[in-house]
Amino acid sequence: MACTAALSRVLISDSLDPCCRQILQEAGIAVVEKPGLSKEQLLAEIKNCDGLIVRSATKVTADIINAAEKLQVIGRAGTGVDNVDVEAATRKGILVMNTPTGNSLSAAELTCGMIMSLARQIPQAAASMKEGKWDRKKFMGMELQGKTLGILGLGRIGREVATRMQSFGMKTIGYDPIITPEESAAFDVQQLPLEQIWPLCDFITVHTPLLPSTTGLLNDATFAQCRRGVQVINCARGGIVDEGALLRALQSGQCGGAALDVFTEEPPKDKALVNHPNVISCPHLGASTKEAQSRCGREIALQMVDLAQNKALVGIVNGQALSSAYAPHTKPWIALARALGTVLHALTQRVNGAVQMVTHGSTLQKAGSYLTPAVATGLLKESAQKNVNLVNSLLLAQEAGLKITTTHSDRAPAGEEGLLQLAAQGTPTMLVGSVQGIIPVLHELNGAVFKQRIPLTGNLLFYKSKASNASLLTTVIGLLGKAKVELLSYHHSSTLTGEEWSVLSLSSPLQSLQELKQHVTEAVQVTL
Ligand code: 9EZ
Repeated sequence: MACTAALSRVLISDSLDPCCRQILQEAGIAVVEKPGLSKEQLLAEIKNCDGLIVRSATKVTADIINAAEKLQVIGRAGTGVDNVDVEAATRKGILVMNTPTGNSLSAAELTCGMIMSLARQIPQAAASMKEGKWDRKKFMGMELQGKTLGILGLGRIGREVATRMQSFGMKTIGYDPIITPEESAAFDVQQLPLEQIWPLCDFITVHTPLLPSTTGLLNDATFAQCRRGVQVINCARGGIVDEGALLRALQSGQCGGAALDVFTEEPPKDKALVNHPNVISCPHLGASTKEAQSRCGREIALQMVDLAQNKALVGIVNGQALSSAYAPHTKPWIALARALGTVLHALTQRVNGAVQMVTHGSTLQKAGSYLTPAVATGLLKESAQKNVNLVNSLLLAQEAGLKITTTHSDRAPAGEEGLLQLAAQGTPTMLVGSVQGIIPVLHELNGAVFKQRIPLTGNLLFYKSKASNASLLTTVIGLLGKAKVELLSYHHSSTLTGEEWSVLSLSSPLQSLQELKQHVTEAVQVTL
């Protein structure tokens, strides 16, 4: 599983800052640095690598991912994962990570440069000089002092733009659905509803991810609500400003100028925008600084070293459950969920159908989101699926027709921090467990209660008997002796209610349960 295995060999397939290689090597990881491989070369090279680091040039397609036999993690040195097939990676249980903040300052500075360039038409004036002209009438500009800048998206980049442009005397207003007005007030951005923002702005800059809700955020309808001559900057993602609407607004004069670093299609085939006299543009240079590149190279290397050393998990794109698995207090609960899933599968021998999980106790109030993938991991572990882990278990469970539902009750029994209950719908199989210290333990099996809780680790043999008696135990011990298997511990359920179960911890699994099954009603074993 990605959270426990060592990374011995990492391929860097793009040109990255040398510090990336250095950090990995200093941590004892072998690094192969081969920028500019052909697809065939990459297919061959990826076979025996545990990790892959890319920037933007390498296209990590499903073909590449499926050719990788040992790959556990793909790291992108940069923001976003546009050049990685995340779905294909997830299916294979491969973790995908990026460095979401390494480029922020460079992106913010480019944006500020664009605003100044628009205000004074510096690129156009510079081009006319190179043509041998001295045109002083054509390039009458405007001051930024006192102008209003609308900032859509107030994450790290948006707020760095705000504070920088405030030093030019710009008024900064903006909108972000996630950032509170109190937070944005701390960096002097007044938040307003979008419909109030449009008519107030001299400049509008976008700093959002590309999502269905942000695609075409600036469109014909929103341009129509803007001040005539509004100037627009997109150094975020191609498509946030609708390219057709922008061209129409430029042609009508509703938009007075636009600065574009990003395009829907890169490089853009349609040159209408780039060639418009009031458009200035760059070939996606937001992250193209020495500093951003070395920061991203360093960050992705450090993130991979932390992963390899099991220290931390940051920058994860496709494994929320795995991130939770690194928190000390959630780790044993994840182990419990996985163990209960494994035992439930052993007892029911099926992977499809419905499984109900109930969490008890306020400490598990929000635990459903990371315990469900852990339960799925346990349930699918022994099935045909190879390499089931917290990255792919929900996807694989869904495809196997396994549905895990969760409910929560804030009440936990006295003396328990929390309790996890798992039941397979349509069967009597029901398990209850909890965590003692950091050890996952079993409390109950089909109503049979274990007063002394059973640590869910190692090789466990479960069997149901009509009545417990000394002679059955003697028989079992005889079987174990013959198989040269040591008995490490023995637990028997209290005889008050329900079924009667024995649980034995063994030094190694029994090769066959054939003989044992002649003496008991039901017998299964698991290795946890
Ligand atoms: C949407 C957004 C900002 C925005 C920013 C982020 C999910 N999301 N949406 C519309 N992070 C401004 C306008």
